[in-house]
Amino acid sequence: GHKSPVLWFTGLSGSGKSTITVELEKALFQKGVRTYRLDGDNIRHGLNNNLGFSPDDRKENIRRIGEVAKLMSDAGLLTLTAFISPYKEDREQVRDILNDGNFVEIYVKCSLEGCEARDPKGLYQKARAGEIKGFTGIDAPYEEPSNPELIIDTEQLSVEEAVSTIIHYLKVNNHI
Ligand code: GGZ
Repeated sequence: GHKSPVLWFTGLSGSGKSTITVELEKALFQKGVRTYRLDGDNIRHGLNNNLGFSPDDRKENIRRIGEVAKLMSDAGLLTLTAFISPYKEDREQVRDILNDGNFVEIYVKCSLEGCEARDPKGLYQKARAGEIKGFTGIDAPYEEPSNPELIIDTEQLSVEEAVSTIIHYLKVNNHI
């Protein structure tokens, strides 16, 4: 039967993952596509509330989210995830957990300078001041995807353009 895709958004804090997934979910709802969105609010505050931001905890965070995304996909929901997921190996592990063809890796690309200029929660400022240790992009790594299904450059595209680019990709590839 038709397998539901997992749209796996990865990118720096402030790159636009949450904004895009929220708006994309609305657009999909309008088209009658049933979705579920996993983000920090429903995962890091619940299932993963025993995990922090060490490399091991991030790895476990992503592993569990991959397993939950698989369940959501099995239940027939197009699943959107919005986590930094900084390690290539961890994202590839999720790709293996899911069927490769169901895993759509979307790199939400924004330069560190761009993300820092936005700094919607003031976290980069805190990280620069040494008040947050191990912040992605400052003193913790972000490994760019080398072969994502889609790159969304949020320094070039508006939110609406990002959403229509993704919808177009999903149609062309028979995901919706
Ligand atoms: C990165 C952190 C950190 C550290 C707290 N590094 O902008 P936000 O606030 O809303 O998004 C960031 C979020 C990242 O959680 P993820 O579950 O997506 O990370 S990972 O995939 O790496 O497990 C940020 C906040 O949590 N935050 N401390 N040290 N982001």
